[in-house]
Amino acid sequence: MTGSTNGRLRFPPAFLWGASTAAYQVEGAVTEDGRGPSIWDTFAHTPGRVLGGDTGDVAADHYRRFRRDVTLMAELGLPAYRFSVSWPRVQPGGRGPVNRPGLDHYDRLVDELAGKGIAPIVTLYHWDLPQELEDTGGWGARDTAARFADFAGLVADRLGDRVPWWTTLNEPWCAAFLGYASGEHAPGHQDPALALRAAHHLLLAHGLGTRALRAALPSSPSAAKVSVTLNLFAVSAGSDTPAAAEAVHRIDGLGNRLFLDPLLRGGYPAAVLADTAAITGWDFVRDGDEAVIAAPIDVLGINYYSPTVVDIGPPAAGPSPWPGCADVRFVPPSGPTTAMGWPIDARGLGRILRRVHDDYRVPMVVTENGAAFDDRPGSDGAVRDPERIAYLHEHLAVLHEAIEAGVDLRGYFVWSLLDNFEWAFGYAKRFGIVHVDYATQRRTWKDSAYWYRDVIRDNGITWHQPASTGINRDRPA
Ligand code: PNW
Repeated sequence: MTGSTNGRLRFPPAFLWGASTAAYQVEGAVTEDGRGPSIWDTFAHTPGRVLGGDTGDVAADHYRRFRRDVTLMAELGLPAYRFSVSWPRVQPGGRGPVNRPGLDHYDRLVDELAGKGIAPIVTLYHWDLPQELEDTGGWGARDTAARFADFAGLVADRLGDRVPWWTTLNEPWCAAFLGYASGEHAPGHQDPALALRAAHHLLLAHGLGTRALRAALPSSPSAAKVSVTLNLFAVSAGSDTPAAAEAVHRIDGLGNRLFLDPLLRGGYPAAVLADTAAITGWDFVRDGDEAVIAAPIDVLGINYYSPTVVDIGPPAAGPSPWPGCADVRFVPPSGPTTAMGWPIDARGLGRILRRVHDDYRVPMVVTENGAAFDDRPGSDGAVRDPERIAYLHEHLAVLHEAIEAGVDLRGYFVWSLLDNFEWAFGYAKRFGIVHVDYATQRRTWKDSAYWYRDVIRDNGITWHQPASTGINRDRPA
Protein backbone atom coordinates (compact mmCIF):
# COMPACT_ATOMS: atom_id res chain seq x y z
CA MET A 1 0.00 0.00 0.00
CA THR A 2 2.31 2.73 1.23
CA GLY A 3 6.00 2.86 0.53
CA SER A 4 9.14 4.94 0.68
CA THR A 5 10.80 4.33 -2.67
CA ASN A 6 12.99 6.89 -4.43
CA GLY A 7 13.28 9.12 -1.37
CA ARG A 8 9.51 9.60 -1.24
CA LEU A 9 6.91 8.64 1.31
CA ARG A 10 4.01 7.44 -0.79
CA PHE A 11 0.42 7.34 0.41
CA PRO A 12 -2.09 4.58 -0.41
CA PRO A 13 -3.41 4.72 -4.00
CA ALA A 14 -6.96 5.72 -2.97
CA PHE A 15 -5.82 8.33 -0.43
CA LEU A 16 -8.00 11.44 -0.85
CA TRP A 17 -6.24 14.83 -0.92
CA GLY A 18 -8.19 18.03 -0.54
CA ALA A 19 -8.57 21.50 0.90
CA SER A 20 -11.24 22.92 3.20
CA THR A 21 -13.19 26.13 3.72
CA ALA A 22 -16.37 27.09 5.58
CA ALA A 23 -19.27 29.23 4.35
CA TYR A 24 -19.14 32.17 6.75
CA GLN A 25 -15.35 32.34 6.53
CA VAL A 26 -15.10 32.69 2.74
CA GLU A 27 -18.43 33.48 1.08
CA GLY A 28 -19.32 37.09 1.93
CA ALA A 29 -22.49 38.16 0.04
CA VAL A 30 -24.40 37.97 3.29
CA THR A 31 -27.63 39.48 1.99
CA GLU A 32 -27.49 37.95 -1.50
CA ASP A 33 -30.32 35.77 -2.86
CA GLY A 34 -32.46 35.95 0.26
CA ARG A 35 -29.89 34.76 2.82
CA GLY A 36 -30.98 35.40 6.41
CA PRO A 37 -28.68 36.44 9.26
CA SER A 38 -26.76 33.84 11.23
CA ILE A 39 -25.41 34.05 14.78
CA TRP A 40 -22.02 34.92 13.28
CA ASP A 41 -23.45 37.99 11.49
CA THR A 42 -24.91 39.17 14.78
CA PHE A 43 -21.76 38.37 16.76
CA ALA A 44 -19.33 39.95 14.29
CA HIS A 45 -21.45 43.10 14.13
CA THR A 46 -21.42 43.42 17.92
CA PRO A 47 -18.55 45.76 18.89
CA GLY A 48 -15.74 44.10 20.81
CA ARG A 49 -16.46 40.52 19.72
CA VAL A 50 -14.13 40.19 16.71
CA LEU A 51 -10.62 41.62 16.47
CA GLY A 52 -10.55 44.88 14.53
CA GLY A 53 -14.33 44.86 14.15
CA ASP A 54 -13.96 42.52 11.17
CA THR A 55 -17.07 40.77 9.80
CA GLY A 56 -17.82 38.12 7.18
CA ASP A 57 -19.80 40.62 5.07
CA VAL A 58 -17.36 40.36 2.16
CA ALA A 59 -14.75 37.80 3.32
CA ALA A 60 -12.99 36.21 0.32
CA ASP A 61 -16.04 36.94 -1.89
CA HIS A 62 -16.16 33.22 -2.68
CA TYR A 63 -19.95 33.28 -3.19
CA ARG A 64 -19.47 35.46 -6.27
CA ARG A 65 -16.05 34.21 -7.32
CA PHE A 66 -16.66 30.50 -6.93
CA ARG A 67 -16.13 29.68 -10.62
CA ARG A 68 -12.68 31.30 -10.64
CA ASP A 69 -11.88 29.62 -7.33
CA VAL A 70 -12.84 26.22 -8.73
CA THR A 71 -10.49 26.90 -11.67
CA LEU A 72 -7.77 27.63 -9.13
CA MET A 73 -8.54 24.32 -7.40
CA ALA A 74 -8.22 22.52 -10.72
CA GLU A 75 -4.83 24.16 -11.31
CA LEU A 76 -3.77 22.90 -7.89
CA GLY A 77 -4.84 19.43 -8.96
CA LEU A 78 -7.19 19.16 -5.97
CA PRO A 79 -9.10 15.86 -6.04
CA ALA A 80 -11.61 17.08 -3.42
CA TYR A 81 -12.99 20.33 -1.99
CA ARG A 82 -14.56 20.42 1.47
CA PHE A 83 -16.95 23.35 1.93
CA SER A 84 -19.95 24.05 4.12
CA VAL A 85 -23.51 24.91 3.18
CA SER A 86 -24.81 28.06 4.84
CA TRP A 87 -28.02 27.09 6.65
CA PRO A 88 -29.43 30.65 6.54
CA ARG A 89 -29.05 30.69 2.76
CA VAL A 90 -31.15 27.53 2.44
CA GLN A 91 -33.63 28.36 5.22
CA PRO A 92 -33.25 32.05 6.14
CA GLY A 93 -35.05 31.61 9.46
CA GLY A 94 -33.83 28.06 10.09
CA ARG A 95 -37.22 26.43 9.48
CA GLY A 96 -39.77 26.12 6.74
CA PRO A 97 -39.50 25.81 2.98
CA VAL A 98 -36.33 26.07 0.95
CA ASN A 99 -35.13 29.47 -0.23
CA ARG A 100 -34.49 28.33 -3.78
CA PRO A 101 -31.92 30.93 -4.88
CA GLY A 102 -29.79 30.06 -1.83
CA LEU A 103 -29.77 26.35 -2.51
CA ASP A 104 -29.27 26.97 -6.25
CA HIS A 105 -25.86 28.41 -5.43
CA TYR A 106 -24.62 25.10 -4.00
CA ASP A 107 -26.15 23.24 -6.91
CA ARG A 108 -24.03 25.38 -9.27
CA LEU A 109 -20.94 24.95 -7.09
CA VAL A 110 -21.32 21.16 -7.07
CA ASP A 111 -21.75 21.11 -10.85
CA GLU A 112 -18.77 23.39 -11.37
CA LEU A 113 -16.63 21.08 -9.22
CA ALA A 114 -17.90 17.98 -11.00
CA GLY A 115 -17.06 19.59 -14.34
CA LYS A 116 -13.44 19.83 -13.21
CA GLY A 117 -13.39 16.34 -11.69
CA ILE A 118 -13.23 17.63 -8.10
CA ALA A 119 -15.24 15.72 -5.48
CA PRO A 120 -17.57 17.94 -3.43
CA ILE A 121 -17.33 17.12 0.28
CA VAL A 122 -20.21 18.84 2.08
CA THR A 123 -20.36 19.96 5.70
CA LEU A 124 -23.87 20.88 6.80
CA TYR A 125 -23.08 22.85 9.95
CA HIS A 126 -19.95 24.93 10.29
CA TRP A 127 -21.26 27.24 13.04
CA ASP A 128 -23.56 29.60 11.12
CA LEU A 129 -26.84 28.92 12.97
CA PRO A 130 -29.77 30.97 11.62
CA GLN A 131 -30.26 33.86 14.06
CA GLU A 132 -33.99 33.14 14.37
CA LEU A 133 -33.17 29.72 15.83
CA GLU A 134 -30.84 31.34 18.37
CA ASP A 135 -33.72 33.64 19.27
CA THR A 136 -35.78 30.57 20.23
CA GLY A 137 -33.00 29.06 22.34
CA GLY A 138 -30.23 28.12 19.87
CA TRP A 139 -28.41 24.89 20.69
CA GLY A 140 -29.79 25.14 24.20
CA ALA A 141 -33.17 24.19 22.71
CA ARG A 142 -33.93 20.59 21.82
CA ASP A 143 -36.03 21.73 18.84
CA THR A 144 -32.88 23.05 17.11
CA ALA A 145 -31.71 19.44 16.62
CA ALA A 146 -34.95 18.57 14.81
CA ARG A 147 -34.69 21.71 12.67
CA PHE A 148 -31.15 20.69 11.70
CA ALA A 149 -32.37 17.29 10.54
CA ASP A 150 -34.97 19.01 8.33
CA PHE A 151 -32.26 21.20 6.84
CA ALA A 152 -30.00 18.19 6.24
CA GLY A 153 -32.82 16.42 4.40
CA LEU A 154 -33.54 19.44 2.19
CA VAL A 155 -29.92 19.77 1.11
CA ALA A 156 -29.56 16.02 0.53
CA ASP A 157 -32.74 15.97 -1.58
CA ARG A 158 -31.17 18.51 -3.91
CA LEU A 159 -27.46 17.57 -3.94
CA GLY A 160 -27.57 13.93 -2.93
CA ASP A 161 -27.15 12.60 -6.46
CA ARG A 162 -23.73 14.30 -6.80
CA VAL A 163 -22.16 14.53 -3.32
CA PRO A 164 -20.23 11.40 -2.29
CA TRP A 165 -19.53 12.38 1.29
CA TRP A 166 -21.52 14.33 3.88
CA THR A 167 -20.45 15.69 7.25
CA THR A 168 -23.19 16.66 9.66
CA LEU A 169 -21.31 18.93 12.08
CA ASN A 170 -17.93 20.58 12.18
CA GLU A 171 -16.38 20.53 15.67
CA PRO A 172 -19.34 20.36 18.06
CA TRP A 173 -16.85 20.98 20.91
CA CYS A 174 -16.16 24.48 19.54
CA ALA A 175 -19.83 25.18 18.78
CA ALA A 176 -20.86 24.21 22.31
CA PHE A 177 -18.00 25.37 24.50
CA LEU A 178 -16.57 28.39 22.67
CA GLY A 179 -20.11 29.47 21.78
CA TYR A 180 -21.90 28.87 25.08
CA ALA A 181 -19.26 28.59 27.86
CA SER A 182 -16.29 30.89 27.15
CA GLY A 183 -18.28 33.09 24.78
CA GLU A 184 -15.31 33.55 22.42
CA HIS A 185 -17.50 32.44 19.53
CA ALA A 186 -21.09 33.15 18.54
CA PRO A 187 -23.57 33.32 20.13
CA GLY A 188 -21.23 34.48 22.91
CA HIS A 189 -22.93 33.00 26.01
CA GLN A 190 -20.93 32.29 29.16
CA ASP A 191 -22.98 29.60 30.85
CA PRO A 192 -21.33 26.19 31.50
CA ALA A 193 -24.63 24.39 32.14
CA LEU A 194 -26.08 25.76 28.92
CA ALA A 195 -22.92 24.69 27.07
CA LEU A 196 -23.29 21.06 28.20
CA ARG A 197 -26.93 21.13 27.13
CA ALA A 198 -25.82 22.59 23.78
CA ALA A 199 -23.26 19.79 23.37
CA HIS A 200 -26.01 17.21 23.81
CA HIS A 201 -28.34 18.93 21.36
CA LEU A 202 -25.54 19.18 18.80
CA LEU A 203 -24.89 15.45 19.14
CA LEU A 204 -28.61 14.79 18.87
CA ALA A 205 -28.67 16.98 15.74
CA HIS A 206 -25.90 14.81 14.31
CA GLY A 207 -27.89 11.65 15.02
CA LEU A 208 -31.18 12.98 13.63
CA GLY A 209 -29.29 14.55 10.72
CA THR A 210 -27.62 11.22 9.93
CA ARG A 211 -31.03 9.56 9.89
CA ALA A 212 -32.39 12.26 7.54
CA LEU A 213 -29.38 11.93 5.24
CA ARG A 214 -29.68 8.14 5.03
CA ALA A 215 -33.36 8.53 4.15
CA ALA A 216 -32.75 11.17 1.49
CA LEU A 217 -29.57 9.93 -0.17
CA PRO A 218 -29.76 7.53 -3.11
CA SER A 219 -28.28 4.13 -2.33
CA SER A 220 -26.86 3.64 -5.81
CA PRO A 221 -24.57 3.61 -7.66
CA SER A 222 -22.48 3.65 -4.50
CA ALA A 223 -23.89 4.91 -1.24
CA ALA A 224 -22.71 8.30 -0.05
CA LYS A 225 -20.65 8.39 3.12
CA VAL A 226 -21.93 10.08 6.27
CA SER A 227 -19.55 11.48 8.86
CA VAL A 228 -19.04 14.02 11.62
CA THR A 229 -15.89 16.05 12.23
CA LEU A 230 -14.40 16.45 15.70
CA ASN A 231 -11.54 18.63 16.89
CA LEU A 232 -9.83 16.09 19.12
CA PHE A 233 -7.32 17.05 21.79
CA ALA A 234 -3.86 15.48 22.11
CA VAL A 235 -3.63 16.05 25.85
CA SER A 236 -0.56 15.32 27.92
CA ALA A 237 0.54 16.00 31.48
CA GLY A 238 2.67 19.03 32.33
CA SER A 239 4.31 17.20 35.24
CA ASP A 240 4.82 13.69 36.48
CA THR A 241 2.22 13.98 39.24
CA PRO A 242 -1.12 12.32 39.99
CA ALA A 243 -2.71 15.78 39.89
CA ALA A 244 -1.50 16.35 36.33
CA ALA A 245 -2.76 12.89 35.32
CA GLU A 246 -6.16 13.83 36.78
CA ALA A 247 -6.15 17.06 34.75
CA VAL A 248 -5.40 15.05 31.58
CA HIS A 249 -8.25 12.67 32.38
CA ARG A 250 -10.74 15.53 32.82
CA ILE A 251 -9.74 17.43 29.66
CA ASP A 252 -9.69 14.18 27.68
CA GLY A 253 -13.18 13.53 29.04
CA LEU A 254 -14.71 16.86 27.98
CA GLY A 255 -12.67 17.32 24.81
CA ASN A 256 -12.65 13.77 23.42
CA ARG A 257 -14.73 11.10 25.19
CA LEU A 258 -17.79 13.35 25.63
CA PHE A 259 -18.10 13.19 21.84
CA LEU A 260 -16.38 9.93 20.83
CA ASP A 261 -18.22 7.67 23.30
CA PRO A 262 -21.81 8.56 22.41
CA LEU A 263 -20.97 8.64 18.68
CA LEU A 264 -19.02 5.39 18.54
CA ARG A 265 -19.73 3.45 21.75
CA GLY A 266 -23.41 4.05 22.26
CA GLY A 267 -23.48 6.31 25.31
CA TYR A 268 -22.00 9.10 27.38
CA PRO A 269 -18.93 8.28 29.52
CA ALA A 270 -20.00 7.90 33.15
CA ALA A 271 -16.87 9.67 34.40
CA VAL A 272 -17.68 12.83 32.46
CA LEU A 273 -21.27 12.86 33.69
CA ALA A 274 -19.95 12.48 37.24
CA ASP A 275 -17.27 15.17 36.82
CA THR A 276 -19.91 17.67 35.64
CA ALA A 277 -22.69 16.66 38.05
CA ALA A 278 -22.30 19.87 40.06
CA ILE A 279 -22.98 21.88 36.88
CA THR A 280 -25.86 19.94 35.36
CA GLY A 281 -27.92 16.86 36.12
CA TRP A 282 -27.96 15.96 32.38
CA ASP A 283 -31.77 15.83 32.63
CA PHE A 284 -31.96 17.01 29.01
CA VAL A 285 -30.79 13.56 27.85
CA ARG A 286 -33.97 11.61 27.14
CA ASP A 287 -34.50 7.89 26.74
CA GLY A 288 -33.51 6.90 23.24
CA ASP A 289 -31.27 9.92 22.58
CA GLU A 290 -28.08 7.93 22.94
CA ALA A 291 -29.30 5.37 20.42
CA VAL A 292 -30.04 8.18 17.94
CA ILE A 293 -26.57 9.70 18.44
CA ALA A 294 -24.91 6.30 17.95
CA ALA A 295 -26.35 5.86 14.44
CA PRO A 296 -23.47 4.26 12.50
CA ILE A 297 -21.18 6.61 10.59
CA ASP A 298 -18.94 5.60 7.69
CA VAL A 299 -15.91 7.68 8.56
CA LEU A 300 -14.80 10.04 11.32
CA GLY A 301 -13.40 13.46 10.40
CA ILE A 302 -10.62 14.73 12.63
CA ASN A 303 -9.34 18.30 12.78
CA TYR A 304 -5.95 18.81 14.39
CA TYR A 305 -3.77 21.88 14.80
CA SER A 306 -1.74 21.58 18.00
CA PRO A 307 -1.24 19.57 21.18
CA THR A 308 -2.47 20.51 24.67
CA VAL A 309 -0.48 20.27 27.91
CA VAL A 310 -2.30 20.50 31.24
CA ASP A 311 -1.63 20.43 34.96
CA ILE A 312 -3.43 21.40 38.12
CA GLY A 313 -2.85 25.00 39.17
CA PRO A 314 -4.36 28.45 39.59
CA PRO A 315 -7.07 29.14 36.99
CA ALA A 316 -6.52 31.60 34.16
CA ALA A 317 -8.58 34.78 34.29
CA GLY A 318 -11.87 34.95 32.39
CA PRO A 319 -14.57 32.44 31.48
CA SER A 320 -13.33 29.03 30.41
CA PRO A 321 -14.55 26.73 27.64
CA TRP A 322 -14.00 23.80 30.05
CA PRO A 323 -16.98 23.42 32.42
CA GLY A 324 -15.90 22.34 35.89
CA CYS A 325 -12.19 22.63 35.14
CA ALA A 326 -11.33 25.83 36.99
CA ASP A 327 -8.46 23.99 38.72
CA VAL A 328 -6.91 22.91 35.41
CA ARG A 329 -4.00 25.00 34.16
CA PHE A 330 -3.11 25.03 30.45
CA VAL A 331 0.69 24.97 30.30
CA PRO A 332 1.99 27.57 27.81
CA PRO A 333 4.06 26.13 24.96
CA SER A 334 7.83 26.30 25.23
CA GLY A 335 8.72 25.31 21.64
CA PRO A 336 7.86 26.87 18.27
CA THR A 337 4.36 28.28 17.74
CA THR A 338 2.27 29.54 14.81
CA ALA A 339 0.89 33.07 14.49
CA MET A 340 -2.05 31.87 16.62
CA GLY A 341 0.40 31.16 19.46
CA TRP A 342 -0.44 27.47 19.03
CA PRO A 343 2.46 25.06 19.63
CA ILE A 344 3.71 23.04 16.66
CA ASP A 345 4.03 19.32 17.33
CA ALA A 346 2.84 16.81 14.76
CA ARG A 347 3.25 13.89 17.14
CA GLY A 348 -0.02 14.89 18.80
CA LEU A 349 -1.85 14.07 15.58
CA GLY A 350 -0.22 10.63 15.50
CA ARG A 351 -1.29 9.98 19.08
CA ILE A 352 -4.90 10.95 18.35
CA LEU A 353 -5.12 8.74 15.26
CA ARG A 354 -3.68 5.71 17.03
CA ARG A 355 -5.91 6.23 20.04
CA VAL A 356 -9.09 6.50 17.96
CA HIS A 357 -7.99 3.49 15.93
CA ASP A 358 -7.26 1.38 19.01
CA ASP A 359 -10.29 2.43 21.07
CA TYR A 360 -13.00 2.97 18.44
CA ARG A 361 -11.98 1.20 15.19
CA VAL A 362 -13.43 3.66 12.72
CA PRO A 363 -12.04 4.79 9.34
CA MET A 364 -10.71 8.33 9.64
CA VAL A 365 -9.98 11.36 7.48
CA VAL A 366 -8.07 14.44 8.58
CA THR A 367 -10.62 17.09 7.55
CA GLU A 368 -8.52 20.06 8.72
CA ASN A 369 -4.85 20.64 9.46
CA GLY A 370 -2.80 23.74 8.83
CA ALA A 371 -1.29 26.82 10.36
CA ALA A 372 -1.47 30.61 10.40
CA PHE A 373 1.71 32.55 9.70
CA ASP A 374 2.41 36.17 8.97
CA ASP A 375 2.29 35.83 5.18
CA ARG A 376 2.66 38.75 2.79
CA PRO A 377 3.78 39.07 -0.82
CA GLY A 378 7.42 40.01 -1.33
CA SER A 379 8.56 42.75 -3.71
CA ASP A 380 8.59 40.15 -6.52
CA GLY A 381 4.99 39.22 -5.71
CA ALA A 382 5.82 35.73 -4.37
CA VAL A 383 4.45 34.70 -0.98
CA ARG A 384 7.14 32.68 0.77
CA ASP A 385 5.83 30.57 3.64
CA PRO A 386 8.53 28.01 4.46
CA GLU A 387 7.13 27.63 8.00
CA ARG A 388 3.78 26.42 6.62
CA ILE A 389 5.50 23.97 4.27
CA ALA A 390 7.56 22.63 7.17
CA TYR A 391 4.42 22.38 9.33
CA LEU A 392 2.45 20.50 6.67
CA HIS A 393 5.38 18.26 5.79
CA GLU A 394 5.88 17.29 9.42
CA HIS A 395 2.20 16.43 9.84
CA LEU A 396 2.07 14.41 6.61
CA ALA A 397 5.14 12.44 7.70
CA VAL A 398 3.32 11.54 10.92
CA LEU A 399 0.24 10.48 8.94
CA HIS A 400 2.35 8.26 6.73
CA GLU A 401 3.85 6.64 9.80
CA ALA A 402 0.38 6.07 11.31
CA ILE A 403 -0.85 4.45 8.09
CA GLU A 404 2.18 2.16 8.05
CA ALA A 405 1.33 1.24 11.65
CA GLY A 406 -2.12 0.09 10.51
CA VAL A 407 -4.31 3.13 11.17
CA ASP A 408 -7.23 3.30 8.72
CA LEU A 409 -6.71 6.86 7.44
CA ARG A 410 -8.44 7.63 4.15
CA GLY A 411 -7.56 11.23 3.35
CA TYR A 412 -6.20 14.63 4.27
CA PHE A 413 -7.61 18.15 3.84
CA VAL A 414 -5.50 21.21 4.38
CA TRP A 415 -7.02 24.16 6.23
CA SER A 416 -7.40 26.27 4.27
CA LEU A 417 -7.62 26.71 0.52
CA LEU A 418 -7.83 30.51 0.93
CA ASP A 419 -7.00 33.07 3.58
CA ASN A 420 -10.32 33.80 5.27
CA PHE A 421 -12.31 35.17 8.22
CA GLU A 422 -10.64 33.48 11.19
CA TRP A 423 -13.60 33.82 13.59
CA ALA A 424 -12.76 35.95 16.64
CA PHE A 425 -9.45 36.93 14.99
CA GLY A 426 -11.06 38.31 11.84
CA TYR A 427 -8.70 38.74 8.90
CA ALA A 428 -5.62 39.11 11.12
CA LYS A 429 -4.75 35.41 10.85
CA ARG A 430 -4.01 33.80 7.51
CA PHE A 431 -4.41 30.01 7.20
CA GLY A 432 -4.63 29.78 3.39
CA ILE A 433 -2.22 28.09 1.04
CA VAL A 434 -3.49 30.79 -1.34
CA HIS A 435 -3.06 34.40 -0.26
CA VAL A 436 -6.03 36.76 -0.52
CA ASP A 437 -5.48 40.50 -0.89
CA TYR A 438 -8.77 41.65 0.63
CA ALA A 439 -8.61 45.11 -0.99
CA THR A 440 -8.63 43.64 -4.50
CA GLN A 441 -9.68 40.00 -3.84
CA ARG A 442 -6.60 38.99 -5.79
CA ARG A 443 -5.51 35.39 -5.14
CA THR A 444 -1.78 34.58 -5.05
CA TRP A 445 -0.40 31.09 -4.61
CA LYS A 446 1.83 30.91 -1.56
CA ASP A 447 4.87 28.64 -1.88
CA SER A 448 2.90 26.08 0.15
CA ALA A 449 0.31 25.92 -2.65
CA TYR A 450 2.99 24.99 -5.21
CA TRP A 451 4.38 22.51 -2.71
CA TYR A 452 0.93 20.96 -2.01
CA ARG A 453 0.24 20.68 -5.75
CA ASP A 454 3.37 18.56 -6.03
CA VAL A 455 2.41 16.45 -2.99
CA ILE A 456 -0.94 15.68 -4.63
CA ARG A 457 0.65 14.97 -8.02
CA ASP A 458 3.20 12.59 -6.45
CA ASN A 459 0.76 11.17 -3.87
CA GLY A 460 3.48 11.67 -1.29
CA ILE A 461 6.19 13.79 0.24
CA THR A 462 9.94 13.75 -0.16
CA TRP A 463 11.58 11.71 2.53
CA HIS A 464 13.93 14.47 3.67
CA GLN A 465 12.82 17.86 4.97
CA PRO A 466 12.17 20.05 1.93
CA ALA A 467 11.35 23.22 3.95
CA SER A 468 12.10 26.38 2.01
CA THR A 469 14.09 24.90 -0.84
CA GLY A 470 13.15 23.75 -4.29
CA ILE A 471 9.80 25.45 -4.76
CA ASN A 472 8.75 25.16 -8.36
CA ARG A 473 6.56 28.19 -9.07
CA ASP A 474 5.72 27.19 -12.63
CA ARG A 475 1.98 27.27 -13.14
CA PRO A 476 0.41 24.67 -15.38
CA ALA A 477 -0.05 25.63 -19.01
C1 PNW B 1 -11.25 25.26 13.45
N1 PNW B 1 -9.78 26.00 19.71
O1 PNW B 1 -11.54 26.12 14.48
C2 PNW B 1 -12.38 25.48 12.47
O2 PNW B 1 -13.00 24.31 12.00
C3 PNW B 1 -12.03 26.40 11.34
O3 PNW B 1 -13.20 27.02 10.91
C4 PNW B 1 -10.97 27.38 11.79
O4 PNW B 1 -10.72 28.40 10.86
C5 PNW B 1 -9.72 26.57 12.07
O5 PNW B 1 -9.96 25.53 13.00
C6 PNW B 1 -8.54 27.39 12.56
O6 PNW B 1 -8.83 27.98 13.81
C7 PNW B 1 -11.03 26.05 15.76
O7 PNW B 1 -9.76 27.05 20.35
C8 PNW B 1 -11.06 27.21 16.52
O8 PNW B 1 -9.46 24.88 20.24
C9 PNW B 1 -10.64 27.20 17.83
C10 PNW B 1 -10.19 26.01 18.37
C11 PNW B 1 -10.17 24.85 17.63
C12 PNW B 1 -10.58 24.88 16.32
